[in-house]
Amino acid sequence: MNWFQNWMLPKAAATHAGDVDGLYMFIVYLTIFFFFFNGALIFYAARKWKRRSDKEVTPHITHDTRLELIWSIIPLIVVMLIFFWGFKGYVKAWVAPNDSIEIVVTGKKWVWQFEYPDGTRTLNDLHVPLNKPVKLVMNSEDVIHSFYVPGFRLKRDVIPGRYTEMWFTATEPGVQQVFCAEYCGKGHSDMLARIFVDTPEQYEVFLREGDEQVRKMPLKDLGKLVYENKGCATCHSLDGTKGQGPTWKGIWGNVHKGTDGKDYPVDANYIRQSILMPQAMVVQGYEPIMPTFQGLLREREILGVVEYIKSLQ
Ligand code: HEC
Ligand SMILES: [Cu+2]
Repeated sequence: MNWFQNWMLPKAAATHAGDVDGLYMFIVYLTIFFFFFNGALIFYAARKWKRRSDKEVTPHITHDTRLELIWSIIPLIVVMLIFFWGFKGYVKAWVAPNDSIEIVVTGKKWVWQFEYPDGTRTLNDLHVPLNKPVKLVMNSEDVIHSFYVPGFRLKRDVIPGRYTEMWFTATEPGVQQVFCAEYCGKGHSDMLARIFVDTPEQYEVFLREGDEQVRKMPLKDLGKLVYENKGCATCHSLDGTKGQGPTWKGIWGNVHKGTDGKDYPVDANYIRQSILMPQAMVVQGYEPIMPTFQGLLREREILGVVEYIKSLQ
């Protein structure tokens, strides 16, 4: 049996969780030891120096240097040990390695939103690869929340107007429960998220094809999600008004003139090319300002945009 295993919390599932448990259990055992040790001393003293007769007189004792040194120096050593042990673990727990995968966490009443380096966003489900350092950069859109992962022994406040960070290397495949640990209103106790610790292969599939929610979503809805989440909405309207870019309303099946003077029918291939190589054909009357989304959108998301545009008649 490992004496420093914590039986009060879920199984330690991140690299530094062992440090936390080690120190924590050390303090627990120390407390139990001194509870009995001090208790025994009290009983011993009460029996040994009991007043045995009315005439007994207590000698005049001012102090005992030897005893005082012992009860000052031993606790000093013990608390210094706890301090350095804790400080070492603290530094290790809060300074993320440079090669960490950076994921942006946004807390808002009452969901957790995660944004991955490739722009993918998920709600309440966080995917991370096994045995790779992951850094969470956290921010709140409204009130103070707190991101708490018992299995990783990590908890940190998520504050509006300020970034807080946390990092971990998950060592156990499976699912970790996340709680909000700062009362944030009516839905506080529902503000739950899950961390899926994936094998490297599962993580690759997740990045390429999205989480289950995205994989199962009807194409049209997925296209709408892309429109709202990937910045298309800043330049493309849905109601026919001209923005930085052409509206998407009613363009399916039309013929658009390019700045090269040629005619281009708006079909699936046209839309696909507009997204991946926007400069290849620029619609007349517009500046070539659309950024390429090559590598930023998945195949299924592009198909989703096609279906979505098709539906906007
Ligand atoms: C910075 C502004 C901007 C953003 C952001 C942007 N676009 Fe565009 N888009 C344009 C402009 C300008 C054009 C017209 C010029 C051209 O064809 O390059 C255009 C053209 C298009 C066209 C062809 C439309 C037509 O009427 O022929 C499609 C399809 C398209 N964009 C899709 C997207 C998608 C999908 C996204 C989001 C993933 C997106 N755009 C984001 C500016 C933008
Ligand atoms: Cu909260």
